[in-house]
Amino acid sequence: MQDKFKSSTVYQIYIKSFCDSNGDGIGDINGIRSKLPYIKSLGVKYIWVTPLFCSPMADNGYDVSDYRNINPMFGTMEDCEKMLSEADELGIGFMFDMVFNHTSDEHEWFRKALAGDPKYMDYYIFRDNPPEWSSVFGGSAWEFVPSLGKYYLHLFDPKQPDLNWDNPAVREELKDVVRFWKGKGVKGFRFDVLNLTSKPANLESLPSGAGASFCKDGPHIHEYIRELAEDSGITDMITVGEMSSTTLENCIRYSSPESHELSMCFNFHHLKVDYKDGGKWTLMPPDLNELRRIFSQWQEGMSKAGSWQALFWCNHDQPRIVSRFGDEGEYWKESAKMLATFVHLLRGTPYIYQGEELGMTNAHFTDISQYQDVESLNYYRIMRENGTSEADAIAVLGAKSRDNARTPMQWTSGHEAGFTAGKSWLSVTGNYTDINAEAEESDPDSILNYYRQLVQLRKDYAVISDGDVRFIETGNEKVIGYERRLNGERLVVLCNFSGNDEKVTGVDVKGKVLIGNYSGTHRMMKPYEVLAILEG
Ligand code: TEU
Ligand code: CA
Repeated sequence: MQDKFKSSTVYQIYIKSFCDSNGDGIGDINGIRSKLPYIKSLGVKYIWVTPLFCSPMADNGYDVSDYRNINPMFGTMEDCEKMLSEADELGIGFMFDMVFNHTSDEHEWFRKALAGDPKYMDYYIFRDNPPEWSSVFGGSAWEFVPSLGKYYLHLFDPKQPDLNWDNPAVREELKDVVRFWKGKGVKGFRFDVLNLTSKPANLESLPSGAGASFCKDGPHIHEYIRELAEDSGITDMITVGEMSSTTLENCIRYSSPESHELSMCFNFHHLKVDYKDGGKWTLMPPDLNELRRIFSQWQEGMSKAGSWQALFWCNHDQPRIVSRFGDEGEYWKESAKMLATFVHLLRGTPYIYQGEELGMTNAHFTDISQYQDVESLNYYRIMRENGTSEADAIAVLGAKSRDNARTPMQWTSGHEAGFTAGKSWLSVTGNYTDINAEAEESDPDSILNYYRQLVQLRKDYAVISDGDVRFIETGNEKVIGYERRLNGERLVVLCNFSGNDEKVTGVDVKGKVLIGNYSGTHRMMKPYEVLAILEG
């Protein structure tokens, strides 16, 4: 089963910001269809598209009001079917994004629950005296419903009530949704915050704190995931679970071929190395020792167990990686290529988030009115209420907001970066005149063409798709190195995460350079240099 995705790369589309076909300023299905040849040219095998189902869009589609219909803002079911079959003809499979931890409060199940229908009240989590839990987006995780005299749980926004997975009827409904899309020709699934779905027993007796932290990897989670995968017939498809604050032991089990749960997991520990004291709304340079420690622990641990990781730096919730761990200035191109190489040559399935292959940067918004994301707007308010200055709050959002990832895809240097003929729903990033697909297409040395090489290398070299992995000592904390081994072959990858020349000691390697961003040697590495050397 792992052969399906071992040599494959996945491309992630955030539909609202990818390509607008009708000038209303919002990306859509026909926009995606028009860009399928571009995606094909990257060499990827799968596209994960963020939710395109009916939704009031309180969280841009992660609040689903109807799992079986297309949001009219994005197109029609007919458009969707065409998109699926056109991709199929190009040898690309779509992975749909199943948001099953919660629905929208506008979903008919929740409307019936609010009306007091006991069947549907049991689809959600209502309590009389809930513990004081905070939600991921700020504020309480419990909303009071006066007409019922009860509170309902929402780990995210109040418009995203959590489903009660302990109710077998809920699990049956969700399996039916999976079967529905499988029947339409969808080739795989991404499951949103899947490991938050099995809630702890005796909720009311738990202490106060962050709601999500009490719900991760809950008591029945493995059983529920296995049941979902087996009963909906997707154990041989590509599936990825988004796992919130999980552990290595749990992810080994989620993605082990023997457990019939998932193909692979997203985990986020490596994207918290720039969180001061674990807090997102802080500013701190990345801790490279911690980054190395986390990757070696997870890569080596998953490898030994025969389980599988989703490899990524970017998605629609994360700031742009070149702005975050790289350099937007002098070493923009070098650092984007180094960061790309680091994840693409690891053991697992790499994900490219739209625009990452162009080296797209953070948004650099200067005013709160430019932000749209519910989480960003909430935390701006919270920071201001806590006495953070306007300038400091804008600086934190500038580094941490999810909108950094959501600015329109930069296709050309023309009107609205070629994203729309109208006015984009979210401002285009100012550097689109330099950073865009059209410009990079014609430059053989571009970040875009470099990503194409990385995708191809995974197909060409079994040591990349299949080899073991081990992190190696480089004698320099700024240079992270690892080796991959398979059948007597050895691939050594060295990545300089600093903007200075860095010396490497103790690495003995002779062979051909498979890919790199300078024509350097491995003993003295240039700023953000990466080198991958194949021996044997
Ligand atoms: O995200 C889950 C999640 O917990 C984070 O990635 C979150 O967005 C971040 O930590 C906030 O600081 C998923 C989706 O990817 C995200 O877009 C949704 O908003 C969220 O679930 C709720 O469905
Ligand atoms: Ca549109």
